[in-house]
Amino acid sequence: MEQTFIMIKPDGVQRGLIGDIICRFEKKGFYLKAMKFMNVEKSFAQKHYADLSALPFFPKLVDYIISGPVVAMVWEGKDVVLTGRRIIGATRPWEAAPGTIRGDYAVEVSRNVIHGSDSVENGQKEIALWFPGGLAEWKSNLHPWIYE
Ligand code: DAT
Ligand code: MG
Repeated sequence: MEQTFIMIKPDGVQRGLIGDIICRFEKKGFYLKAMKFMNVEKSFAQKHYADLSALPFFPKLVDYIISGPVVAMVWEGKDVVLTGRRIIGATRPWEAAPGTIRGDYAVEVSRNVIHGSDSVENGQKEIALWFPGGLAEWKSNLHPWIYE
């Protein structure tokens, strides 16, 4: 089963969206494998977004991510990387469909509430960066009611 790294950004935390966001992933049928509530150091945020370091908005992006606590999570399930991105919605909230997290809750690209890994490979990299101590081992008793 696939895993993805999901982070509720500082605006999502401040706006009280933690429960709603977790609910969407949980009810879908994905399994929470790790979670922590934390402030991020600047150098750590720069590492997380290293691929974007050449872009003009990079310094602002890093300042935003360190502006308050975030919720870092790992979710597991079938096709969870792509499906997670669909639950989240398009990067630019005005392009995100209603019913997605960004479509429902965000207006600005620079305040788009949540991060989700964009590929299985990047997901594994991000999980290793955020959760070097490993993940919880468990399987829901409802597993056969969700997965064939
Ligand atoms: P995503 O978060 O959908 O994977 P991304 O990896 O391209 O999007 O960019 C990371 C974050 O950077 C994105 O969630 C919000 C911010 N961002 C992207 N484009 C931006 C822009 N043009 N101006 C300001 N912030 C931007
Ligand atoms: Mg991205």
